[in-house]
Amino acid sequence: MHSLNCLALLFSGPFEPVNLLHDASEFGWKIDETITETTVFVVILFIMTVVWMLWSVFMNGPTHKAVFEDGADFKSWRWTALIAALIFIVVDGPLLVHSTEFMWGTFFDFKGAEAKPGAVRIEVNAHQWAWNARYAGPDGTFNTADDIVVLNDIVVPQGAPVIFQITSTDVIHSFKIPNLRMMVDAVPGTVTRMWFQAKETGVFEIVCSQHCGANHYKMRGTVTVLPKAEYDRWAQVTSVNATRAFDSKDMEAHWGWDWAEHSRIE
Ligand SMILES: [Cu+2]
Repeated sequence: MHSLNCLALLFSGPFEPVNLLHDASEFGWKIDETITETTVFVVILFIMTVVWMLWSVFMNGPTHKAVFEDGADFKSWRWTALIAALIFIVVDGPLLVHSTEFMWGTFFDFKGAEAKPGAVRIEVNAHQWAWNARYAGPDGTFNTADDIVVLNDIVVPQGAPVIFQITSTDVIHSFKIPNLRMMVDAVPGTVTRMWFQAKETGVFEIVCSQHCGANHYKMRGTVTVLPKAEYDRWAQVTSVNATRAFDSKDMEAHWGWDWAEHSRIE
């Protein structure tokens, strides 16, 4: 990987691919590295193709006698298969291995993330055109009086996994936090999941990345990453306020679900 990253330096900053926002997450480098690796391979293949084409142009001048080939003979098949196999082994093979390792080892490891101390669980309900988010509160159970419910303004602690379960009440949206290198679609009738761990504090933008209607462009929010102690204080105060404001008859406000062990609501 080291040589690949050195090559990437030629056309981007160290480990930060061109045009990507600053990476504020613990594991975002795995996404960036996959993008860098893909870009390096694409550039190498592009240069090889251009050199090959230029070579054909300059070596085959007016004096060269053209030979017709329909490409159906064994020799052509053999060359095609060989080049395809080479590209698969050299380019797709490592990409497949690395990305699979990153996905199953980190990004799909919800059990591991939830087991870590201080992990925060958040339910997100997307709708035209805003993000509602619900925290279970001190009792650890969703849809009770002490739940914290926020609109477009999610607060999380630094250095702990934050696990989201996401759904939508109307159309398909996509919950994306570019600085934290995470995105997942919000699909009506289904609960999708994603998690990240912020390595630094700050305010980062949430955007909807599926065109979801006339005001899609307005569907933005923020994730504020606070130091752990500050987050705990915020959660405590906000939950007390939420408990006071709780109205058991306001059915529209009770949209939460039991935290799902798997990704679908039955
Ligand atoms: Cu949307």
